[in-house]
Amino acid sequence: MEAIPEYNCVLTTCPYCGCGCQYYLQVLDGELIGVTPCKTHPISQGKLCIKGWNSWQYVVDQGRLTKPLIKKDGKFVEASWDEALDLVAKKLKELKEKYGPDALGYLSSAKTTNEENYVMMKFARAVMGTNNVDHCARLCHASTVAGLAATFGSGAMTNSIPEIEYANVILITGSNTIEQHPLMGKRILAAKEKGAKIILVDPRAIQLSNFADMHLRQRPGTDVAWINGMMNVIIGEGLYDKEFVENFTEGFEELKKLVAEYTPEKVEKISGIPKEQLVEAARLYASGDASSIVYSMGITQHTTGTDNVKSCANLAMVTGNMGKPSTGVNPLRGQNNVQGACDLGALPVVYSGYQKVIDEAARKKFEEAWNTPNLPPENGITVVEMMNAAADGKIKGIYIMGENPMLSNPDINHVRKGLENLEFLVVQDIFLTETAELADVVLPGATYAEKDGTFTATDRQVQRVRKAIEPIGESRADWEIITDLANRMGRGDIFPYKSAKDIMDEINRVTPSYAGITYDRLDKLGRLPWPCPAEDHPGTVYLHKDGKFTRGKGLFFAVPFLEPAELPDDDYPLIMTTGRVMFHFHTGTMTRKSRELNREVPTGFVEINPADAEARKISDKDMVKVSTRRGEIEIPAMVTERVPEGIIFIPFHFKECAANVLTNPALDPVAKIPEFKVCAAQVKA
Ligand SMILES: Nc1nc2c(c(=O)[nH]1)N[C@H]1C(S)=C(S)[C@@H](COP(=O)(O)OP(=O)(O)OC[C@H]3O[C@@H](n4cnc5c(=O)[nH]c(N)nc54)[C@H](O)[C@@H]3O)O[C@H]1N2
Ligand SMILES: Nc1nc2c(c(=O)[nH]1)N[C@H]1C(S)=C(S)[C@@H](COP(=O)(O)OP(=O)(O)OC[C@H]3O[C@@H](n4cnc5c(=O)[nH]c(N)nc54)[C@H](O)[C@@H]3O)O[C@H]1N2
Ligand code: SF4
Ligand SMILES: [Mo]
Repeated sequence: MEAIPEYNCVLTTCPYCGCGCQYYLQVLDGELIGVTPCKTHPISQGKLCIKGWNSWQYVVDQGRLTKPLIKKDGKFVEASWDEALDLVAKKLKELKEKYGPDALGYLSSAKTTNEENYVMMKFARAVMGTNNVDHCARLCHASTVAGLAATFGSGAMTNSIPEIEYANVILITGSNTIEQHPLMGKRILAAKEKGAKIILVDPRAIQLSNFADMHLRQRPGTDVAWINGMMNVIIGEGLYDKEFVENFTEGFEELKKLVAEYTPEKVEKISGIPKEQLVEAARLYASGDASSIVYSMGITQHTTGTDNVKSCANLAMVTGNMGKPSTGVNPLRGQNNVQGACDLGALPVVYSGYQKVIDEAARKKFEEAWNTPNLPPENGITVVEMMNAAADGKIKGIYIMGENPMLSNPDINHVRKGLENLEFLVVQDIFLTETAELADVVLPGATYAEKDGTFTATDRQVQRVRKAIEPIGESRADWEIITDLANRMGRGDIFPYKSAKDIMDEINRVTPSYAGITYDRLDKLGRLPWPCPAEDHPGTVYLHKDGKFTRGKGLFFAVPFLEPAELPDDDYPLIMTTGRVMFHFHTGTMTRKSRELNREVPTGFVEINPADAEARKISDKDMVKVSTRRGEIEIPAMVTERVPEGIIFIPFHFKECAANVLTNPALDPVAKIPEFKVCAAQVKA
């Protein structure tokens, strides 16, 4: 008799965006065949976006890395795990001895689990003796972490996704929510149906423009000016929340003095937003009992990113829209687990739970927990600084897990120089990426479908990732690879892990905000939002309840407007901004493996306004040359009113017309985030 096929459904978390949808992976006789949404999940509610539906395809793609590779005479040769890991261990030891621990850098990954990020940062610190560990949050929400920690005392989204449905005014800026956080976008539309007013502030026309009650279109890089302008109106007209300001904040007088300068007339000159629109938007935002601010990369990816974030915080506090349901400042974290990668200390300045490496008590605690005396006491360096240090010969070796800087970092010609200058580069990925091509050793990681762990969504909700199939080929879970390597380097004593749960048990012990988030509870409850300090604690849905800010009082910063690092001139008369499209994710390694997603958007394009196109004799779909001070690319033109005159937009997903050949690596001085959202460019037919 023929055997009955074995069918399984495994509940897990989507590996794309930070919304944190959960769904079932469908497995037939050990093979992954699709996904089914989960009706009872509070975010998914039985729905998924198109990336979610197709998120299993890259897992089974023929191009997956299945064996370790070692470069010999410029060519990759397949190797055994023993051979590859022994070589990595030997080279890391050699470089550390020859040049010191800080000549090495480690990139962790917001694609991998909390457990894997914890193990990676522990490896860098306890085994390799350096705080040079960072990840893509640096390119993303580093300014959020810095800005909100300074104003509120905690650098995370203040409220949760489901709450947004009950806000009565929603101010969205620098977030293309429907395309980039679709299931959050759905909640915004649900709020609209319940009567909420939507204010969109975005230079481009995006899908939300069709639903917004007001759409203010600022010149890119002028966010501090228009936010100060809104506060000018709100304070000037007495629409601010005096009681909240008096009881729960400090620094108001300085703020008031500064924003007095930002009259609607002045703001119109800086930002191009008509003054009547600014006044109306300010009154509307101040009128809600529950007004919520939603922002993302349009706010953070600037040399003034931290200032922009502080400005959003000022606006929410001035109107008392903090510490209550459906209010707050809500940075939408991008990657499936970028919140978790930060929480677990894959940052050069903190251990897990934001415990600072420069704080002696915190350091002592980890020295004891990790049985490692003399943990490094100084802050490490960040992603872009690491690439610069590599080009300057100060960093000699880099270990990259699950990042693709050869497409995602600014000024990739310079990144290439840095990576090629290294004595040793290890890349641990699921595909042979543009970055992996440059490596000396490539290690095949297993995807989310092939391992256990947890991801933390944008609203701080920790959820399980569950193994549905065996790792493809000889690929191994990232935590297993690093654990094995630590063992080979003689630190098996502190890397005793046999399962992802073993790692979470340790995280619970050393990380106060995750102390009560155990696998047992997650299996019962489905999700838990941090801070969750004990096993009998229900977790924290929204932060700073009743005006009790994590830092004590909320702190206003009087932030003057500063121009972006590079402005248009005669040679480069256009402002270029970059970002994303709905159907692709980042460097395309995963989404470009899907036929359905490629069919929607097969390659890159530059959005250019009809007036700018006509002046250059460019028609829709023509191949054009876009150049900046960093380089030049050829790319199809999309002639469209989506961008105003003088502004062009390029999505950064496509290696054949890579936006990051062009972008400016200038950094925010505090958060060290690069200015992906503004530089000067020229387009030629
Ligand atoms: N489909 C898809 N979804 C994703 C991702 C993906 O690659 N693809 N990536 C994920 C990640 S990691 C992230 S961080 C998020 C990012 O999500 P978003 O931040 O929503 O995406 P972006 O396209 O980078 O930019 C957002 C908006 O900023 C606007 N903008 C440009 N310049 C300025 C400016 O100077 N000021 C303001 N206020 N706005 C400006 C753009 O017009 C755009 O509408 O998306 C996540 N979700
Ligand atoms: N011009 C421009 N550039 C930008 C941005 C922009 O708006 N404009 N946005 C920036 C932002 S917000 C971000 S977050 C960054 C993202 O930058 P990156 O993180 O460098 O980009 P990804 O393509 O997400 O890289 C993730 C890598 O992890 C691999 N991977 C997936 N799952 C696993 C796994 O389980 N294990 C391992 N080992 N590997 C895995 C994927 O194949 C991929 O190569 O890009 C930044 N770059
Ligand atoms: S909204 Fe985000 S988490 Fe949900 S299915 Fe789409 S990509 Fe996945
Ligand atoms: Mo991001």
